[in-house]
Amino acid sequence: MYRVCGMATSGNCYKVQLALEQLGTPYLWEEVDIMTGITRQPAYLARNPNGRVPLLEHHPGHFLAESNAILCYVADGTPFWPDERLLKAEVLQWMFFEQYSHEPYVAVARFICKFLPADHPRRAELPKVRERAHEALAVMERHLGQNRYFVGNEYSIADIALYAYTHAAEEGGVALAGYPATTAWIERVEAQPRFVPMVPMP
Ligand SMILES: N[C@@H](CCC(=O)N[C@@H](CS)C(=O)NCC(=O)O)C(=O)O
Repeated sequence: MYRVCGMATSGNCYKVQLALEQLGTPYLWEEVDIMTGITRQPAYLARNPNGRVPLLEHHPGHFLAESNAILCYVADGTPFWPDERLLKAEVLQWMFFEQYSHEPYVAVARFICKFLPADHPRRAELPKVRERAHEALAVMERHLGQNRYFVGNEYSIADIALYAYTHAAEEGGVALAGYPATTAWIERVEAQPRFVPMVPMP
């Protein structure tokens, strides 16, 4: 059975949880608190040299890192990652967008606001990070104004990857009020069979 090393309040980890729940794939969850520095200890680095969660133990002693790579692995052969060549690449297109243009801003704004102390020097980054977060949301809004889901009008791992931090954007002070198509898409994602919400921040 799969074992996921993850922190439940991390959007990157929640992507894996949501996909496995919706696919009905059994798994074990090992909660890892990144704030303790455990992911940078030698024992963890032996499993993931990049020292981050999520991490999937797909076969005993064999690990796969990077949330979106894990989504591709667990969704392979299911309707969540279509077989057709172009659709498959379009799913990847949005997942790369998520990692390069979206997560570094939408997730980082939330991380600074929710995980770091109120007087942390990284708070100074917030205005720029939020500006870039809004640029990413504007890209999504344009696409979702014309499409029900990101690819082929079917729910896929591209939606899971982008939902994880988008729905929690306001926790980073990134308001969703100006994005009606994105807000409607969030509601469609939440209406999917076997949807589970992300564990709320304490
Ligand atoms: N690109 C990676 C990012 C993973 C990542 O940044 N994970 C954070 C939690 S959301 C982490 O493990 N941070 C611990 C650290 O940097 O020490 C992915 O999508 O899995």
